[in-house]
Amino acid sequence: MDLEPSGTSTKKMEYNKPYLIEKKWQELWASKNTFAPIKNKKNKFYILEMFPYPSGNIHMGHLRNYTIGDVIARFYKSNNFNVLHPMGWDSFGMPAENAAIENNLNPKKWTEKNIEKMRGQLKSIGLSIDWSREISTCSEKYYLQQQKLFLDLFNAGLVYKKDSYVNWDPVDETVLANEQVIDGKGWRSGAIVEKKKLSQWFLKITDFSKELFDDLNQLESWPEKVKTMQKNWIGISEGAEISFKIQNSDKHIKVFTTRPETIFGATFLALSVEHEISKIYEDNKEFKIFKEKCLKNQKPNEDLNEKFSFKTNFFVIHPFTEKKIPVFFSNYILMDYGSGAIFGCPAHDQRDFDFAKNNKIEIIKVIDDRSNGSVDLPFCEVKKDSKMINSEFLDNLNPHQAKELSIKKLQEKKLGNKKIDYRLRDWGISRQRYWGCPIPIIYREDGKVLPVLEEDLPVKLPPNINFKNSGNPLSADSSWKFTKCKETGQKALRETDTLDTFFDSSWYYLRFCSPMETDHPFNQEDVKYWMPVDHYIGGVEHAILHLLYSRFFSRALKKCGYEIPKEPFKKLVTQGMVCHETYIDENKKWVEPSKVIKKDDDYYYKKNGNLLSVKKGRSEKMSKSKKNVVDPSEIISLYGADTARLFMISDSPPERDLDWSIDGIKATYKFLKKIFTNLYGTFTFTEDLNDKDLKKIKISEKKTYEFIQKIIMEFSNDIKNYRFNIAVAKLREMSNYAFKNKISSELKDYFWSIFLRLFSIIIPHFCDELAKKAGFTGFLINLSWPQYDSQSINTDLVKMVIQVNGKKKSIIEVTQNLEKEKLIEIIKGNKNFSATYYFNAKKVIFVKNKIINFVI
Ligand code: ANZ
Repeated sequence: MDLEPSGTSTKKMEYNKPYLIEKKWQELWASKNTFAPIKNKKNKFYILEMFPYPSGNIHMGHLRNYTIGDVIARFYKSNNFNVLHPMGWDSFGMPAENAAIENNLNPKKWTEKNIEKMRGQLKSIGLSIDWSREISTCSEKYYLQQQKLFLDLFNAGLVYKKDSYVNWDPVDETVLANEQVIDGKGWRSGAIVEKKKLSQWFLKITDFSKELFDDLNQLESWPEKVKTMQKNWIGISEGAEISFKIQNSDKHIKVFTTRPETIFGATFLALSVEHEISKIYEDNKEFKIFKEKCLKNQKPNEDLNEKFSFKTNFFVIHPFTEKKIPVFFSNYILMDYGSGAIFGCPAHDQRDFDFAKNNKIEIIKVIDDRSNGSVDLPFCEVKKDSKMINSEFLDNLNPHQAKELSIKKLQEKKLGNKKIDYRLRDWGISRQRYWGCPIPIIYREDGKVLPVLEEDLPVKLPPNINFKNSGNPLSADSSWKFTKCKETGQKALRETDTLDTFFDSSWYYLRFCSPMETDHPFNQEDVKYWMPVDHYIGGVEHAILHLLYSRFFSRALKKCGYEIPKEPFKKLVTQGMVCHETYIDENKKWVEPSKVIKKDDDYYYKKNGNLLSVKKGRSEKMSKSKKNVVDPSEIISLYGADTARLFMISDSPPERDLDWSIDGIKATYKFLKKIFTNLYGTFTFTEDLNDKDLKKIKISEKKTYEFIQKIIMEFSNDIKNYRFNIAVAKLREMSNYAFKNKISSELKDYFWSIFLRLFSIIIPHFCDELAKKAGFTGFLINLSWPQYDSQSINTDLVKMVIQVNGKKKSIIEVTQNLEKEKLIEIIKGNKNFSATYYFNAKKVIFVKNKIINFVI
């Protein structure tokens, strides 16, 4: 078989071993540095897909994510943008360490071997990546720069150390940040998280709570879903801070409340056991035991069933009634929220209600639920038409009015003020593990905590380490741990914790702008040119962790003096999962779909020569545990990367889940094969039609010419707007057209040349191979994107601007003179537009053929 891309052979070429054709093209592209950006070209486009953890094999999620990014990257490159499309490895982390512990392997070697394998697999997809920019977070070059960043943050007061009870994952034997505890379990291990007191490094993300919250509104090209998730996580609470005077003292206790209107229902105060008042009980044995018990039973962001109480012997004075109110300590009050103290209003808060019941505390109802007493206490809803009762000057007001007035009265008495609080907590970044970036800090024998001198960076990980004992291997390595202070010669200990790997990925997008930079983490000029990332693609599972941390980092580094945009990612695309059917046998064991045989409407599989019955389950996210995983490398070697790429984006819009199907792959392959054999060597590549050709064609084959123009226009719009499934349908439409209609030879050359140019961004090897055979010398990616002849398109289409509160949100192309109702229907039916556009609209302003504005 002739596999020469130059296609010198006259033999008919079959599309039997696409993998081999593809490899040749990949090598050719690489040899010409085809995907390296040129410095300082005016129009830039930075596209990034979340970089992978080098587990050893790429999976379908990678194939989908990277194909989506690649199609977009190739499209912008053909449209004359200077495209930055890099790739790297998120290569620190637990799996390498676990492999080291279990199989006595060196984590570095294990990681490097995996990277090598995965790099090869990624290259086989034919991605338009500039591999000369490859970075790996576990390389000394990368973590040297990261340690400098850590010290910048340290010097700016944005990183600090404190003793605290932290989330302890007993399986991974490390601390986890709050974001990494999901439903009380470790995000990686799934183990139930415990509380442990440790001295930990924290990043002051809370300094930016307000900004991180407010600026989400400016991220116009982020999915609403992700913004909402971040908003909920940061958690804004608007309320008041109230000072309660301690009886027989001139001291006050401050409480934070979101319900100041319920102040007349306050019948107790509860404090965190870490509240400063607890110092009074420091020597109280009973309190000490109580405190430990409480701290072990505090779960952030969760409601506790068990509420412990410790009654103090002092009281505070109600700000209005001047009644005596008892003060307790309890585990349901967290120190790092509000002021670590609350007033309890049992009638209208479930937690306070439970607490009051257990401690026989008075319950005063202050909100009338307007249901003639039929609603049980606690009544926690805030209804507009409820009325305040038993509340002196607030009586008969609705809760909203009462809130305003209570704050006003508190202000007058100088006992309270409006306050906004956020639920976001500082980010704990210490990990008691070996395979991470060492924290460049030493503890000198005189008690000083000092940054390692820049000239001594990087603090390298010791290459040979003993994993035999449990716990942090670095703290057991005395030859590494013991050091000296260079300035004074005093003895010192190294920090043995390493950084959370989310630290590594919080700035990698900056490093990609100048990955070779040796003096600084990144080159300012390059960052200025490339940042922000124009399109960022990744899984929605990173909506809070990685995406929030990165938004924080860009702000924190800005504060350290770096010139970077506040928002690192302009447009975010969250792709859906790749799902596959599941089967389960009679013993409730999963069976691989490829082993299942269908007979009539029943399913079976063969085991030891017997046919056993299986049940078809739902299509679910590919996972090893459900045995429904398909290896992309196998598919690529059998059907080719172009088939895999085409299938991956042809089925559904990127943000939706995609159902994997081998029948779908086979059909895609068959389709490509048919075109390939029909086209190979049967036409001549033509870049554009000259005027003479045009005149001839316009008379004789106007319809075909116009069809091509329309396809160019629509396809370009579909790609730009990530409507890949619709774009792919055009590929089929075009080839069907050619096979069904008779096209003159001049137009045929043009027809297929356009076909290859458009579709080369999806199936690049296939198109380059056919173009070469048709006489084109070069790579299609380097040709400028085909322009359509707008005069030949019958456009009764108009572009209408969609606005929300007068601000442009999107543009939609619709037929001219469309009525308002019809347009709203179209918007509703199109998942690319946010539901909030129309759901919450109070008023809709409509100007025919121009604007629709939803006032919300
Ligand atoms: C009085 C009150 C009356 C409250 C009522 C609620 C209902 P969100 O909305 O989640 O922000 N709170 C304040 N600080 C706390 C802390 N450190 N630990 C535990 N709980 C704390 O919750 C705000 C409410 O949570 C506050 O409003 C306070 O209880 C409690 F009918 O104050 B409230």
